[in-house]
Amino acid sequence: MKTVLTRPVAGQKAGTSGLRRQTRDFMVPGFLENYVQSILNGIGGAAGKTFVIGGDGRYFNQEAIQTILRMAAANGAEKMIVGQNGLLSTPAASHLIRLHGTDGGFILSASHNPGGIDADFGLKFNMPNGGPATEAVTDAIFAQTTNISEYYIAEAGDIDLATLGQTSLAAMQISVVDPVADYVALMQTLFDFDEIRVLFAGGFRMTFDAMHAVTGPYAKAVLEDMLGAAPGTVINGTPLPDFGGGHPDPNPIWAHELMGIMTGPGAPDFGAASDGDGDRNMIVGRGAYVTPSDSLAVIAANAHLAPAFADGVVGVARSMPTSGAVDRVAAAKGMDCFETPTGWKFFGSLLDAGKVRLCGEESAGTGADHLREKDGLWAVLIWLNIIAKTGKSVSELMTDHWAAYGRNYYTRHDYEAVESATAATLMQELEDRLPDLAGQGFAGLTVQSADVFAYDDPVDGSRTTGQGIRIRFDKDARAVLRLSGTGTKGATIRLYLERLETRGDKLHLDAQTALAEVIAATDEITGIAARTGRKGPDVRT
Ligand code: G16
Repeated sequence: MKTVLTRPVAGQKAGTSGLRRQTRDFMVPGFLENYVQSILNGIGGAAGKTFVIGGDGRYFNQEAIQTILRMAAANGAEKMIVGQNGLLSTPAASHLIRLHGTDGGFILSASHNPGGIDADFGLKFNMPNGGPATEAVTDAIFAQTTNISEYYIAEAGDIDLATLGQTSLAAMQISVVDPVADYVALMQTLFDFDEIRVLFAGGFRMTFDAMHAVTGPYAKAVLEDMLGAAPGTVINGTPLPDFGGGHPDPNPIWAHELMGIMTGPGAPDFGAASDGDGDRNMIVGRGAYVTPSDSLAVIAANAHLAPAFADGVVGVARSMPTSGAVDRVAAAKGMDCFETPTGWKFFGSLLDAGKVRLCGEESAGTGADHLREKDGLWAVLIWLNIIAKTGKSVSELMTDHWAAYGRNYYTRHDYEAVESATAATLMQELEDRLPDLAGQGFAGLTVQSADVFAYDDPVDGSRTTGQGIRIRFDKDARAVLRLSGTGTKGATIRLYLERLETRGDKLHLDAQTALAEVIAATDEITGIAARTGRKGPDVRT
């Protein structure tokens, strides 16, 4: 074992989902090591512990895993469970952590951010419950990064990650496991695979875009091999270190290949995509894109059709910027409904306490109590289960849903790579003006209330403040502003715009048109385009 003395590094603060930086930063000698040692110190050491480790296959994935294995051994870990070839989707890693009752896990991914030596890399630590590190743990890890002075690393060669089975590194056991098998077995317990098989056997066609990221092997195993979807259903199914040069973010902008298929001639019945590490999802019918907020609401309304929810859904949760569509389902069906800060970790205590069974976020994350991360393929399977049971198309499901519950028109406008100081000043100045906004009129709307969201966890009593600015207007409209916690360049300002529509003849408008008033009012209040020097948002979803 080698002890390496290191100069204290500038503190590295993890964002909404672990630490994300440019790949070359992670490759600077000592950077990864300092951060990993900070994690191990921050969780109270590794001695005698077992961890899961795997990543989304992006550039530097295997090298980083080899380093972490050597460091875990030098820090006295007892066992590491590694996905074959270093691959594990985030949901599969979460499941393995829970299945084996381990002390947590390391997931190497920058999620939906591009991969490659000139792109992004990331590392997150997940807790023994399978969920992202809590605020208390990320704070402890951050504290370590500010004063770390040495790290421990075993002097050993690389481990063969291609061969399944048991091996060891110094005194530490290593188990190289099939990354797909346990996850697929779990899915079979949740959904009616027989009904979905009948659906595909009847000629139902779908396209799943794995975006050259980690979900390819999972989607092929489940959709093509087990459920009988036609060969070729999964496109871009081989994980590549640079995701084929693409941006593995499942939204209509980045998944444009799939959108082209779904709106083109001969479009299949159903389309879906997943992101770099397989926790995000996009759902699209023939010519019918489903927003993540609507997807959560439709799932909540129809969950009882899947065996996993045959006993009902006691409660649901959504992040604050996610639309209120699911709230309306919860109110109608007598489910509890919780509004949490952005970040899957905030769902963890609610799920652990059995207060909710379904959760979702506007950022393309949907999931349930079967594990403690959002789960892209799970979302696809529950949609397939609902379609198989109802016999309805995606657009019929949406039309019926809006007729029953109203439609929460929704859009997110992103201003990307804004200079950090400009973004911080804009947010602070707006925050300072919030008390004066109530009662004022902007572009035909009147502000009813404006505040900064704070959350009191109903289970552990912890309070989280500063979670985004909320502006509530009349006419059931709302705007939310927050700074992204997952970007790797400058700051990204997110603007979330929403309005409820219940008039039957107004349920099928284009979202940007339906939201024109809210967009104009918010621009008038914030002056965001002018202040960031843009003509408009960089991305509208
Ligand atoms: C991560 C978290 C999500 C969260 C999202 C927000 O997603 O896991 O729970 O909703 O960040 O992103 P931002 O702060 O940029 O709005 P992922 O898929 O990147 O891990």
